[in-house]
Amino acid sequence: MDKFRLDGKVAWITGATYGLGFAYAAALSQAGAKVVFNARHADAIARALDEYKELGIDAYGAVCDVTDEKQVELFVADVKERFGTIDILINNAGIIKRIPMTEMSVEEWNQVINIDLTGPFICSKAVIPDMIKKGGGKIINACSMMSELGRETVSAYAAAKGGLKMLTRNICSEYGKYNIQCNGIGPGYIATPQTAPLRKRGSDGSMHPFDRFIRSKTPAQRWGTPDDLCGLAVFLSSPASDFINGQIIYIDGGILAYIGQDPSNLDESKLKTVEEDSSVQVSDR
Ligand code: NAP
Ligand code: GCO
Repeated sequence: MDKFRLDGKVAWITGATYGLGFAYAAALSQAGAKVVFNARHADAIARALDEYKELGIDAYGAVCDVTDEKQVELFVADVKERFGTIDILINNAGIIKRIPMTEMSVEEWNQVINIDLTGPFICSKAVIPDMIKKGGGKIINACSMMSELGRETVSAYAAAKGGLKMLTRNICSEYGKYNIQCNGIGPGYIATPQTAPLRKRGSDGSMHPFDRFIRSKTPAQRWGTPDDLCGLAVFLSSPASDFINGQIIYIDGGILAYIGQDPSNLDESKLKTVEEDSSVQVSDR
């Protein structure tokens, strides 16, 4: 089971002040890694550092926008100065804009593409040379259902996540010979701040239509939680996955395998929203 451990490794999780990134960082730390992270807002980083400390995690965090190559270069140099290397990169930072395509401005389109696709390119480019020098490394990209499927209002996000799937395969193709494994985590619908608008109950207390819809598309009839993804994040960061490369592993509760059922078949009395289900840990920061 030592193959699943990360002792002695330095892991950089981008966008880990809350949401999935925070969960990944906590899980990799529990598996033995030293975790470092970045995001755009100093106050959120300070709050996250306190929350990591409450979990007994000695994380390191600094302001760095993944779309700014200079900031990324400085962040990587800072981490190497402090901790010697970066063995694992999880390209987690991402945003979504839910706007009908014909109403989306080019600026809005570019903002999503820059963060969700160009950011992983910039961060991967910053760590691969040292991974080559030291004989290998792990890069994990935050893919999505939208790496495979489209839906209304998320054109830029789907284009970015589809592109990220192919960037994952291309890093595998170009750098696999250096013992660098690049894979993707493809979550389904997970309860985080990014998806909170899709779960918010109506003023009359009714379930959000999208909440009902996505449960009818998920065999488990529930949203995923960040904790559901942590085992896969540790696995893909560990020596246990050294011969897995270029794969997008979907962790979606079965969405991609299921045609779905009529949402009206769901008994709403049995369906709590994630925020109401005390058994579910929701990353609500
Ligand atoms: P989230 O709750 O919105 O968190 C996003 C994180 O990224 C925050 O820490 C945010 O901090 C950071 N970030 C955003 N833009 C950044 C930038 N330019 N530079 C550095 N950090 C940046 O999102 P999430 O739900 O945890 O999702 C995390 C990743 O998983 C995203 O790539 C998302 O597309 C993907 N994903 C999510 C789901 C889901 O259902 N939640 C499913 C599939 C895939 P700041 O804003 O302070 O910078
Ligand atoms: C949306 C959601 C999704 C999830 C995730 C699904 O508006 O459809 O935000 O895009 O974030 O990417 O895998």
